[in-house]
Amino acid sequence: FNKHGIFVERTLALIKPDAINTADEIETILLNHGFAILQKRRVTLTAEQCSDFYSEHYGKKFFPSLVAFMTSAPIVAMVLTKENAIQQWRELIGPTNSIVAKETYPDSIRALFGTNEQKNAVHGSDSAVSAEREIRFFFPNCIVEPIPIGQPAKDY
Ligand code: RTP
Ligand code: MG
Repeated sequence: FNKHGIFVERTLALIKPDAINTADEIETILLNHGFAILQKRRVTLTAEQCSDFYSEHYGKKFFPSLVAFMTSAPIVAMVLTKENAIQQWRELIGPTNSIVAKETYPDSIRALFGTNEQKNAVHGSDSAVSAEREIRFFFPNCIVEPIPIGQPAKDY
C-alpha cells in the first residue's frame, strides 16, 4: 500500500525471435516462479518500431544487427507482475550474453533458451522508468500507476 492505493510492480518481458518456438516453455517457467501475466501480445516489429524500442542503443556497433534480429520473426510481449518484478525478472533471465549465462547461471532462461550475446531469448526492463516506457510501448492502454483503493481494477 501507499497513499495512492495498491501497487504491484510490473515489468515488460519479450520473448525474442530466436525463442518464439519455445514461448510456451518459457511461460511455464515464469509462472512457476510466481510471475503473473497481466497482458500478452504476439507481434512482428517493423525496423522503425524496433529502433524506437531500442533507441538507447542507437549508434552502437551492434544496433543494425540487433534490429535485423528483432524484426526477423514474431516476438511475444508480456506485462509481468510479481513483488519486485523488475529485479526478479532480470535475475530469472540471467546475464545478457547467453554463453556467459550457461557458464554462470545455467538455470536462467537465457542459459536454457539463448545462444550468444545477441540471440538471448528474452528481454526484461532494466528499471522502473524503462518498465513504464516499455509497457506503454506495447500496451498503450495498460495502467502502470497504482490502482486506487475502492475502484474496480479493470483493464490493467
Ligand atoms: P535486453 O534490453 O534485451 O533485456 O538486454 P540487456 O538489457 O541484458 O542488454 P542490452 O545492453 O540492453 O542490449 C540489448 C540487446 O542487444 C543485443 N546485444 N547484442 N555485442 C552485441 O552483439 C550485443 N550486445 C547486446 C542483445 O540481444 C541484448 O539483449
Ligand atoms: Mg536492455
